[in-house]
Amino acid sequence: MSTPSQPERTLVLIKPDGVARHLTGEILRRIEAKGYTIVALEQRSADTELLGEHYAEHQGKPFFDPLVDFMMSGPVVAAVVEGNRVIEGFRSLAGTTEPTAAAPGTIRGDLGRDWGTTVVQNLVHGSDSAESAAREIGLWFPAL
Ligand code: RTP
Ligand code: MG
Repeated sequence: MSTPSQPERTLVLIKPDGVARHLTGEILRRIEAKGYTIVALEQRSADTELLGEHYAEHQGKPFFDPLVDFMMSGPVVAAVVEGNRVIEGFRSLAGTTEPTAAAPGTIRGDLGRDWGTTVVQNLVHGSDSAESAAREIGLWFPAL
């Protein structure tokens, strides 16, 4: 199937579980092996203000507070990744939200599992739409 060129950028986060398990290189390797370009990369600690904005759609849900605590449990690696249809493409690379159900071959399916924690620990985040990507890149990389 031929699709028109659709260059895009997405925000990828390697969550604290991925950094703590020393999977940063493996995850970035998969992104680059797929042919996407990393245009910005930074390891940093997130605070409640940034995470409240990043996860604004989930405010009020039962997993919101545990999610924010989890995301502050250690450093995260934030990246802006570029390529044709990369928003959908990275979500495919990542696999479905729950690592137990994620397909083998995906980041979550190959490298993640259920650890019995209150919130699902699933290694990575990827923007879910062009609007989310623009908003999230603005939050994490305001200078871009
Ligand atoms: P993400 O936003 O992090 O890329 O993940 P996603 O789209 O696959 O999942 P989403 O529904 O946006 O949820 C955001 C993150 O919240 C945690 N979560 N835990 N019931 C639970 O324990 C639960 N539900 C969601 C996960 O870390 C999920 O990735
Ligand atoms: Mg999401």
